[in-house]
Amino acid sequence: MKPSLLVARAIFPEVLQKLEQVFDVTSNQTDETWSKAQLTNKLQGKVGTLTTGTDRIDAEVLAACPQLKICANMAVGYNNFDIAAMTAAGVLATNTPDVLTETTADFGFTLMMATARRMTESEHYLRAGQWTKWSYDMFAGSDIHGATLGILGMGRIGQGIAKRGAHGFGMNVIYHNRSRLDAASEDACKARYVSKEELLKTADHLVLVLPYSASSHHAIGAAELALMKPTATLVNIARGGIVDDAALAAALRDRRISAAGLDVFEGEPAIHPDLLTVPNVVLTPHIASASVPTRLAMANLAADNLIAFFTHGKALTPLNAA
Ligand code: 8YV
Repeated sequence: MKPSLLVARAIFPEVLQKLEQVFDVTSNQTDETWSKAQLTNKLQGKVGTLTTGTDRIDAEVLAACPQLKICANMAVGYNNFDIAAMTAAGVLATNTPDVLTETTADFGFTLMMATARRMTESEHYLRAGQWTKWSYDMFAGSDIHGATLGILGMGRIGQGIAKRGAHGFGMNVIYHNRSRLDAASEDACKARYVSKEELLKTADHLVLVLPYSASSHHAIGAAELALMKPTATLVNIARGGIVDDAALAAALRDRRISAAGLDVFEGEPAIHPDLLTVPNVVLTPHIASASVPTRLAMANLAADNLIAFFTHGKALTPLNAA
């Protein structure tokens, strides 16, 4: 008998077919949004599940699903998993590192450029029929080349953005991270380690790429925004909740910083209403990893983790030692 698997969200049909060779699969190809109770209900009798960042696996879900052995997240971030509870319950957690690094770094850089050069604001103006003549300061923004790029969270994606900035655009790169990179990695990124305070005070463009946890909740709030240059931009491609969105909307409205680019939001897909009314923000719906090849690679890696675990007893990219 094949092991029973729940694929909690719609995925590429070819990945589903691959899973069906090995598992008795219950899928959600209509992509219904399940409540926690519905997810728990669907997980009954399942030994494995393929989840995305919107599916929360915590102690309550685990207690109601004692047969569950592995949860394979189709995301590199895993703040939807309570890893301690999973380890205690003997449930393996896996994620999808590496395969999305370059695509996500591309997007972070794109969002930074779109923010600095006021792409959204100017397009809205054009579409509204307001463009009647050229003027010397129309949508004049800030430069990327030669500017100081600040990165908070210098993991794989942060380093990818740093390399693009340093090598492609002649940016002066500074970063802050829980732990400092080794000299060779700093050299490859041409990046200089600074305190969080110096990062906030010095960056012309600050990009957030740190994981979400209780300790990174509101890492950027009113006090941090107040340290930034009034000409600076802020980009968040990490997770909602790292930025205090209400404080950011107020800072944008009062021009305490010049602009922001946001791909992630507190409580997404709901957006803080004030962010929808300030003009100097570029908003995208959590799409930093969304290139077709990368999303396919993420789905395949999540599937391969499940297949490897059930066929060889060892997952490819485990997060815990359950
Ligand atoms: C995912 C992400 O698209 O990998 C991550 O951590 O944020 C995105 O790439 C999202 O989490 C859906 O699983």
